[in-house]
Amino acid sequence: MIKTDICDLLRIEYPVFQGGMAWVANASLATAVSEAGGLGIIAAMNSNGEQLRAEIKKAKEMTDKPFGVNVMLMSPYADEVSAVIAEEKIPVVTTGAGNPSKYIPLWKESGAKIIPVVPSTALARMVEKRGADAVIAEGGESGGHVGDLTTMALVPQVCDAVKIPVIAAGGIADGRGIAAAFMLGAVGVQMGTRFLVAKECTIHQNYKDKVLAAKDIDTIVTGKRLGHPVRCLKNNLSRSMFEKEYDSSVSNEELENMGVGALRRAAIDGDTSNSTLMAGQIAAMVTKEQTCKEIITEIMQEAETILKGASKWVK
Ligand code: TUI
Repeated sequence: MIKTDICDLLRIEYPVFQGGMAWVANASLATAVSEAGGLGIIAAMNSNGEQLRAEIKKAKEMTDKPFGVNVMLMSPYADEVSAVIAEEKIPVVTTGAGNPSKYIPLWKESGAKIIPVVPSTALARMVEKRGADAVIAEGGESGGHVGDLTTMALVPQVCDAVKIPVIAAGGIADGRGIAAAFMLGAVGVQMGTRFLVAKECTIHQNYKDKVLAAKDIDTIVTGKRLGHPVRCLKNNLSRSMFEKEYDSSVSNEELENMGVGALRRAAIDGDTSNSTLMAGQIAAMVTKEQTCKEIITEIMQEAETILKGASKWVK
């Protein structure tokens, strides 16, 4: 049985977070992960305050276990969803795509544990100083909005930079990834892509089928020129965006507009061509649909076996 400090801090059984994926991480997925002993996280990204409150209410009816909410800081609703998180006394808040410092006092007051995603040691140090309880060091292997560093390079550097616990994310989909993350100094992991195909994940089956069929080199990063790079599966839209990014006759506004509504078209409508199918570089390792319980049990068992045998190379 693997237990780390983060399990005690958050009152969870396994040190496994489910990423707060926009248009994906709803009450169904988050409560299934929490019921399985991990930390389920609802994405506030695509919701205004009242829509988020409704999703939280649904989740509270589905589980008594702790679950978190993720705030995408570029969202136009970041202020109102942050207030709802405090009002609803959500026990864990994660943030992404920006610096959450201005919300930290509000969430502290409501009793939440605050765990920002950081792409650099500088932001890790800053949020620690402002009162973050832990950080998620997310490497650019992940799906969605990505930073520059890889998980292998980022995690140990963030572990050296701060005293608070570090959760590793990006490129982790099985027990090997968990064991590796622990070796780098992390006390837990966050996974997104593996949970995309969970039975309790309500995204369109077409999206799941694309993840299940993906090969190692099937993801691409678009949006670098716009300042918010996004990793997703290669398809008509992402290939076209990638080409246009290097075409100076295409304006930023035009590029930006190509992405509008594209994640919704993937997750809800099942459009796999003119859409953004966010997924990480380990999509090819995700080959079967399982319940969240099966996923968590399997990966923790794998990690334990690896960690117990790890000394076999040391003479
Ligand atoms: O946030 C994510 N992943 C996401 S958010 C998202 S929604 C979206 N849709 C369309 C375009 C853009 C986004 C999809 N996937 N992951 C966490 C994450 N945060 N990765 C990297 C960062 C990050 C980057 C810069 C965090 C902080 C940061 O700080 C810059 C600063 O202000 O210091």
